[in-house]
Amino acid sequence: MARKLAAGNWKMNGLAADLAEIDRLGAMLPDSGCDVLICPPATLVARMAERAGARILVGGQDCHAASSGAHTGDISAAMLRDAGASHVILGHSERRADHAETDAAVRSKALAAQAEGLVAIVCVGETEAQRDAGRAVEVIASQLEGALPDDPALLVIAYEPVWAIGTGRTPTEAEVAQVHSMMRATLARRFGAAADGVPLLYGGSVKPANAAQIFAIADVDGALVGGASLKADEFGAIVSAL
Ligand code: G2H
Repeated sequence: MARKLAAGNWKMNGLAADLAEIDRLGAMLPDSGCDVLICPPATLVARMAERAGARILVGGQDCHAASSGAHTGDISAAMLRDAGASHVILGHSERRADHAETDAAVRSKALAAQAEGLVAIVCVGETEAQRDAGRAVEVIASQLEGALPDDPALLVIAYEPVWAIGTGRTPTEAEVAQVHSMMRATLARRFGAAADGVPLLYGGSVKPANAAQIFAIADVDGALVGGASLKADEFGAIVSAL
């Protein structure tokens, strides 16, 4: 696993015809430099993994904490791995809001993912009200405390301020640097030297126009990109900036 990672989160977007974007993205990527990951909806994971080639990794957007059983509509980490996924996004703020996912639930899912050999991308981030109240760092530290799984070798953290997601707004460079520095220190206390290898992503309205500025911030190792990951030319430009 490279420390630098450009990850695309297609959210609930994408039909079979959109897999052509992967062909276009593959054709424009440099051979090395960073890991490139696309997390399509579950319906496309297997087809994307078959089509993506070695340069593009494929991931899921959620998994259940159990390995199998009576959980209608859910998918397990083993199913994602079987479909060709290497990563899974967990605890995205949209999952936390839409499905009442707690930090404890996110940790259970991350443990299940890592037990199947998947890289768990654990998402954290404060709401606008929490930032306005001066509680951003405290909230994110608490989320990490509750959600971190046990294996730093199969771990990515994504800092996504809820108020920056899909809004076109981004935190200042100083605000991102403060959070990422705290996250690195928290990981070091938990995992020791192994924390150095954990990629720390920023997510929330990352675009080609602001990617280089964000990637220049200390302790930012890449991005989790939503809207701008849907089109190969935009996501390719973000990868090039990393
Ligand atoms: C944050 C991000 C991707 P967007 O959710 O996870 O989405 O880049 O559209 O703000």
